[in-house]
Amino acid sequence: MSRLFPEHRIRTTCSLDGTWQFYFPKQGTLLEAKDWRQGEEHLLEVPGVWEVLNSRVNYRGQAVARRVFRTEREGPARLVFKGVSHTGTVYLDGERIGFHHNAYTPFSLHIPQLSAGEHELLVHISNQHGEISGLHIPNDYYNYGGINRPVTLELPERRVFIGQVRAVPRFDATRASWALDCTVLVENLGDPKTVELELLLADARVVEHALLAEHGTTEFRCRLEPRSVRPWSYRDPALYLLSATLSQGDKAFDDWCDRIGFRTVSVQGERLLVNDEPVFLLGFNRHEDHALYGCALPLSAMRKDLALLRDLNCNAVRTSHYPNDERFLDLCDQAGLMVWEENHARGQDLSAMQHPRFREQCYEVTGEMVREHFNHPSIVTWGVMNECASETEVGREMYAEQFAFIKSLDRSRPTTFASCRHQNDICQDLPDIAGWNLYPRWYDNVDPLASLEELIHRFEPKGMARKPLIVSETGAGALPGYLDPIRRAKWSEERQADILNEMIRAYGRHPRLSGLFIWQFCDVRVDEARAIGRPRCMNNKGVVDEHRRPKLAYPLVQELFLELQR
Ligand code: ADA
Repeated sequence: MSRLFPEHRIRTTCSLDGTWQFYFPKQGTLLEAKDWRQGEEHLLEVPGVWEVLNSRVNYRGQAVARRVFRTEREGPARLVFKGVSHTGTVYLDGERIGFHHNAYTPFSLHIPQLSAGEHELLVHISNQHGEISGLHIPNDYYNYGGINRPVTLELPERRVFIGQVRAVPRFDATRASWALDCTVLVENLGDPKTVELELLLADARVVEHALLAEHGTTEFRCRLEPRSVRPWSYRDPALYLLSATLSQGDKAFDDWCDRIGFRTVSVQGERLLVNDEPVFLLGFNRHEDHALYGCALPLSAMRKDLALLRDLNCNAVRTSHYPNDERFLDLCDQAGLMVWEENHARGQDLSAMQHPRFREQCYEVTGEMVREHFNHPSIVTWGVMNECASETEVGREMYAEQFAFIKSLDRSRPTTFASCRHQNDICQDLPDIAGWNLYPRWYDNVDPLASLEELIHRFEPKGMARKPLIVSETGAGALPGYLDPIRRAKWSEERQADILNEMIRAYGRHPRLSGLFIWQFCDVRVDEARAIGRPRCMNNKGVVDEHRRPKLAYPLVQELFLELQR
């Protein structure tokens, strides 16, 4: 299942997760989809990555994934891939039906008519760097290869089905009641027709009679006004099921469900407000990475991460540096963890931002993130382009474009980005929330408060004044098991604990701040090109290692975060 609850009760869905055949080139790194028979065969799990195979631990190249499935009845179909890492071309029964770039966002493909019987699905996958990708570059995390998130085949009953419902909760203070503004997208693959659309949430119901344009998407807007719902908050994360159903005559033929939380997010001067109350985001940056599974964590491992974040007394998590598996977002919705979700671009300097595909791919990933994750109450801010060239005019233009694009899709959440261009940033006026990555005592032996004061002094006059400010990263590395009783050695667990102690005390209650995210939750594999300064070829700044074994800093962070939450 690609979510933690059934998304459809009427529409037939079949999971295509499980064991797939993977074919790798016998020599070199190239293999055309049509030549899969000439490849070396391995069996691999989906979701999964090929780095789990002993022979492919360091493989950067192409592969063809193959799966044969059966359908019992003829009709329209939709294939939903939640993530292919990182570029995939999809073929059904020998015909190319789609292409997608970026490991961390979903895509779906409409098949107007799928016959009953057996079908062959081939996905030609590449995790190569270079011309193909402006986003997946050798980086301080690892670009794995495979089908890293769930795959589902949906079989709508008719050539008309619900594409999505996007819902924005609104609070009416005069009536002290909540409403839900819904935008429903209905896809029609055939002639114009009239359908009935019903939306339900708790005791609220609306019904619309809708004329669908031929061969296209029709958008409906309506408002649901439930009589009494509990707001969603990190202390009480109440969730409600929203369902949409399409009927003709008396026959319901398609449906769609999602979970909704009633909360508002706003910015008022220097404060970030959730349900009109100031919040301080306290948590970790988390990469989707695990020693056993690469970036394709099974649900059980995600649950464990979530449980550890709760145990560490976090109220927030930053999905550094890409949109997360929706099951993890579902867990955050359930647990009341507030999420800074960000698009996928990390550390691109000016020349990397000028990669011929960067701009277009950045638009794609931002659009997919906002559209697909729109309804998650846990997401309280959209971030873009961590540590990109915000000191340049080209960078400024792209940050401005990205924020404008997000606002065109979602005005209900503030925007942000994490900068490291300390002296020279020229973008602090652009986001709603300012974010800074600060590593005092680790990269530079400077005082944490002095670093922050300097930023405030420098950037308040340059657009950062009167907006919330978050320390989006701070941290220190520790090699698991490397101990130094006199607590001085860099890379020792003691030194990491001491640095984190100082950072949390400096930033955790700072009156100018609205949040603090420790870098980082777990140790992660990095690209070999980044291995200098990264012992074990890992970014070792986790408070748990890549197997989730705690380091010495763990109980300390736990205790300090608990004090701050009181
Ligand atoms: C940056 C970056 C992270 C990570 C971190 C570090 O701020 O955003 O991805 O690389 O530094 O460990 O140095």
